[in-house]
Amino acid sequence: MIAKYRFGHPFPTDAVVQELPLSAGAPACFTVTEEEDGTHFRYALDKEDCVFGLGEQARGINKRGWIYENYNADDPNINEARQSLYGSHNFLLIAGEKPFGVFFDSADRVLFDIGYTDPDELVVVAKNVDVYLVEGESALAVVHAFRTLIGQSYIPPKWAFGYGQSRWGYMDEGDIRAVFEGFRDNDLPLDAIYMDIDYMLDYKDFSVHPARFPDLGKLASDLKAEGVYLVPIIDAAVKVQEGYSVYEEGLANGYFCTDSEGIPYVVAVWPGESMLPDVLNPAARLWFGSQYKALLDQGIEGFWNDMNEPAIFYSKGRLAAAIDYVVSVKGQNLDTHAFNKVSYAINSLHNSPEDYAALHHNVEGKRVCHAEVHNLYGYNMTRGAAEYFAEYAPDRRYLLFSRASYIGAHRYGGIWTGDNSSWWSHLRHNIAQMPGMDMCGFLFAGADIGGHCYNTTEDLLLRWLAFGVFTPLMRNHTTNGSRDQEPYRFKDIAAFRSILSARYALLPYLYSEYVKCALRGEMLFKPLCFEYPEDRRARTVEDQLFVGGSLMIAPVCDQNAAGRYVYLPARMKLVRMKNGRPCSTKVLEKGDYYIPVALDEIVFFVREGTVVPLAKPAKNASSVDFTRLHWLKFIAAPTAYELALDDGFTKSGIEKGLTAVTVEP
Ligand code: MIG
Repeated sequence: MIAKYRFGHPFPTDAVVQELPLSAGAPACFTVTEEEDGTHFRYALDKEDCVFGLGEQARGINKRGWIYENYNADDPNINEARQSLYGSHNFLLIAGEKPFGVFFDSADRVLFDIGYTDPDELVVVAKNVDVYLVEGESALAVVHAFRTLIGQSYIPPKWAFGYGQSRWGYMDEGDIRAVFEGFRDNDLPLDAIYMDIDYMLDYKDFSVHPARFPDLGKLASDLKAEGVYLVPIIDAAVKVQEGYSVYEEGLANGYFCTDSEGIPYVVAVWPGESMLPDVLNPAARLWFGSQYKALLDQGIEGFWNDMNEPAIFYSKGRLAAAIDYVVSVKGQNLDTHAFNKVSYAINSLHNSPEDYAALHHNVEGKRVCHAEVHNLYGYNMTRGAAEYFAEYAPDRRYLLFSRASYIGAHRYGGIWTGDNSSWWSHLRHNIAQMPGMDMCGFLFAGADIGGHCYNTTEDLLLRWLAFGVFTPLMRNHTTNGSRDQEPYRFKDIAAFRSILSARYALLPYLYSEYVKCALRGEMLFKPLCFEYPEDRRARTVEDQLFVGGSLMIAPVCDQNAAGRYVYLPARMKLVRMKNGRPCSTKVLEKGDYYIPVALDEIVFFVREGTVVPLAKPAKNASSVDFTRLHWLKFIAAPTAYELALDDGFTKSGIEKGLTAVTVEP
């Protein structure tokens, strides 16, 4: 049962795919008041209630005890103080006596005070919002109903489930080929190499630097012959430069965001002065999407969309004013206060709310202020690309994921969680983010494994990869100038080989579970209490997850730890894997255990009554043989398992590929 209520005049977000009648009044469980900053929705929390959701947001799985503000933010300083990250996913699941979900569908900012001001009260503040109240018999049933409301999650090609290597700083074809050789020569599996902004000429979208990449098409096809795909980045902003066709076409057609008078608004990002494609205008959105053709035509089949909050280093107008101010105090003896004003004049240019307020979209001939629809920008950039791919090759699946997002974008692509850091706490945060993103439809998701900012360590990377083995997007990425982070740069390459092999051995399971969860609106990563709602202890576990129907994982997230304590909410079979092969199993009763885990081991737990298909490890996803399987079993009777045996790249093959097999005990 889903009821829909409307407050104010919401801008259409296309987050929801079901038409529902509007209910009168307000949802009964909330006290609703109109206040100056918006509509306030108050809910009295029981001491026992857990609050889940909010997608990729900060802090733990249970969101209770903090205040969040969903307003897409380009800011790499991710820490516990943060209230906004790159994506805005306004769905909450209140798991009390009777669980229910609530979705605040607004393109504008939404505040969630989840027991921060008053530990026993949830307060949501929104303007111009459709509120969907979602009922169900259990937490999983509520999520399922919500996911039916928002439509089917994106399914990438199978190769996108392989391991991807990335870094900001691969400068040219030589660097890319060296990465491929590093993996090949060290017998490490690989499916994708990512290209960051340096492949472009002057950071111009859809251009390729002619000296650094003299023949991108050949590079792409050489690598594809080895089973490795190139995945270039696309940034939101388009460089202002005469003679650059993307700029000229966009300008001629009125496809860029403007000021309130309709004059194109000049911002600056990597390419210097730039304009932002008006992706809320359907014609402009599809036009920008059609620009991907330049790279598709060269054999590129995957993209990551960046800087689409949108990130703005400065706007032309505000920079000029700031410089005027700085010049005006030239020669003066500045006290602290006066100096701070100088410093602020420059430092406040970045992602300024004033620019978001000045920017406008053209939606069906009406000028719409960006600040009020801010959270839809990255979503629609990604949607434009996906809509164009469907024209370019209607039945083909492409890899596509975005940094900024809003619910609805999950139908068009995946997300990565942006610029985390090489910290153990961010591995822990990555674990907590997965179920939140799943609830909101973003099944194809992952973090920068090893950490983006700062320098990683061998053990952090190994432990993070051991968790990343289970995340649909498994990409190692780091920032410009950080320590080398490719597995073959470290001492114990055999340990990396062992961990990466597990991904490929588990691929029949991980891919089959993904496809089923996407088609059926289910969660891939589940907090323990979603499966064991009566188990009060399970509600407090923040660092273990169920992955699909058969497995529980308990990643090690502390430096120098030789293992960890694990809570088993039921009898399970512990499995140790090395080099992609199970090397020991042991049945454990419900309870607490200290489980040693070596750096080169994958440890997981198989639920009673289930099976896990394992393949022979391979050098890439396309070479994994899904038909010759070894079954891990914890069953007493014949058990059915549905494998996804599709071709891995067509859309039409997905459902037909689902094949039930019966596994004997
Ligand atoms: O201003 O393209 O989150 O993954 O390496 C930074 C360079 C721009 C931010 C992305 C990151 C990427 C980086 N980008």
